[in-house]
Amino acid sequence: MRRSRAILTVLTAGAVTAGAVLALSPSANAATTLGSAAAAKSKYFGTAVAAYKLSDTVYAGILDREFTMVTPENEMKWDATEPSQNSFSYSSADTIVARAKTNGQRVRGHALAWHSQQPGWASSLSGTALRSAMVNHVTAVATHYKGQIYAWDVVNEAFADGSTGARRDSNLQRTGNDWIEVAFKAARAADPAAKLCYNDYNTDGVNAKSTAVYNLVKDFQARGVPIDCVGFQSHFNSASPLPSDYQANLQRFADLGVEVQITELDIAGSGTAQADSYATVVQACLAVSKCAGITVWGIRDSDSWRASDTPLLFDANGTTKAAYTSVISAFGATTSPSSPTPSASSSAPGGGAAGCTATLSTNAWTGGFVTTVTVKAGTTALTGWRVAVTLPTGAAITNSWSSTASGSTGAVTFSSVGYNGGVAAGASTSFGFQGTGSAPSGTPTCTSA
Ligand code: 9MR
Repeated sequence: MRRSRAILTVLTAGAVTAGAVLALSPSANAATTLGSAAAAKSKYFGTAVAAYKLSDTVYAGILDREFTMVTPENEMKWDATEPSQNSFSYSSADTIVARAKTNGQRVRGHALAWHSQQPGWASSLSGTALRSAMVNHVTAVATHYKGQIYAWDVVNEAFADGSTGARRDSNLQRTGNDWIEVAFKAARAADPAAKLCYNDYNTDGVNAKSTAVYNLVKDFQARGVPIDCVGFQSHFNSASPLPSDYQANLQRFADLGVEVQITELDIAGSGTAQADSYATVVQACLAVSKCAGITVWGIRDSDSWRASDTPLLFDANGTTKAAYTSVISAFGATTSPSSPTPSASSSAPGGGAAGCTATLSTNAWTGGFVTTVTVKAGTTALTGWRVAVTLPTGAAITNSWSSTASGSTGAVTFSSVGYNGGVAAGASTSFGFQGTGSAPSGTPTCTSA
């Protein structure tokens, strides 16, 4: 799926205080997100997504606002999709794919053939029985998602760690050294439009393992075996730090003509050191034109497979970290102001108004939109708020989060919910909604309630 999406930003403000006239400052017209900052440089910015977390409104709100690519974290793996031989189970992965489509996000498929997370029946197979089961699996899953996947991790983690450059021993490897190319050919036959990637960890710098992958790519190209991309997982911590030759390694693969993708980025740490490492990764991708984008392996630190390393861009509350700001700046963007800057024409005492203002930020595409609304308290703390939005004719809200909507068409009022009604003076909170048709573009009124 190579769908291009127009990103449209709409910024409006409403003030409740009579006589307080707010004008927009021209600089306040961009709601920057990870996705928009990357898109401005023709890159995607993705995250791993867990289906069972989609009902968490904070999680879903960040997902919809910030990311342009999603990777099901576990839902497309062999154990999830074929729990019994030749009996397929796609519901969790389908949920993620359908939701991504609704939100204009693309999908990386992960992973078709891997030594790990195999269902019990497959892990106990060997020889030709395992080889046929693997081909059947790759064919069935890639066919099910045909046309909906930007890139597949066809084979994951097939090389050994260390200095040998050898294949990893596994039941799949023991079916014959050609198992990788057989998997790639089966994936190509099933979904010719998907890019086909080899994905691994500890291949992020120039080393024996990454050189073995490099040689595999060259060999496939020489023999006409399909391969379009290489994924660099990029799980970094003190035992496995961001290598100094990261960019050079990405570039040597790009020079072979394959796309490179940063597929599972997370960096243990905190504060400036973590923020600087994230910036270095972004700069490396920007410097390599064939680097298509970056996927982080989860949204909040608490969502990470290594939660105690606090390796992601949002803290457990869903608040942006220094690393988030660093990523945005490394893409050459600036973080959005949390609300429009009032002009000098504001008549409220002290240069600010009581009540609240509402700022809309919309990502729209043909037939749909996602809008995030920032509610900012004026000079007085809020204990609750209401925001009135007028939808264009034909538009309908299909989903909203962190607020209660009065309806789905026409004039809709969004009311605060228990956990976000209290907003300190000058502070902000947010909610969002998605819909079909054209995005709202009027001036929402925010009322203290
Ligand atoms: O993040 C995934 C975690 O929820 C699973 O328990 C784990 C099981 O193997 O897999 C994690 O994701 C891995 C990914 O699929 C491949 N590269 C390494 C990732 C972290 O272990």
